[in-house]
Amino acid sequence: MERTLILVKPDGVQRALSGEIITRLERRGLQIIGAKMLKVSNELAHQHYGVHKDKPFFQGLVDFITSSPIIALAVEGKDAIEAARQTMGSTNPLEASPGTIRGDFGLDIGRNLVHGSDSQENAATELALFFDEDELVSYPRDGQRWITES
Ligand code: DAT
Ligand code: MG
Repeated sequence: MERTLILVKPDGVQRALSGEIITRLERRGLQIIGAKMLKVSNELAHQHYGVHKDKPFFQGLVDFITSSPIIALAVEGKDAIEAARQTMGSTNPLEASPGTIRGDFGLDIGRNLVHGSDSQENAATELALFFDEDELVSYPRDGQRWITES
């Protein structure tokens, strides 16, 4: 089992797409093991997007993620990182396939609705930024054997 950090970004919350986004991840077979709504501080935004600090779009990214509340989700499942990113679609919604969250609901790379960690290392770092260990609740699901073989 793998864990990943998903954020419903400010545009997803403001456009009332939080439920839709969570539903798509749940329907994929992924399991929510932590959830919270929060307003991202400037400091947290800099920590979370630190890898992009030298990119021309960095300030816009920080301004956007701090502009309105988000929903942070800790998500667990088999190959959760890759599965979640597939369900999200490509970074630029115009390049994202129809049927993905970004491909179905987005038009602009700066308003792409959702974040998902891109590696095991980044998932661990990002989960620790948004959740204390005791805020993550691991629990068996009765239907799990109908989602994964092992
Ligand atoms: P992803 O969110 O798919 O992991 P990323 O980590 O490369 O993509 O970039 C983080 C966010 O930064 C992305 O969701 C939207 C924004 N972004 C990326 N490339 C951009 C660009 N060329 N212009 C404007 N915003 C960009
Ligand atoms: Mg990324």
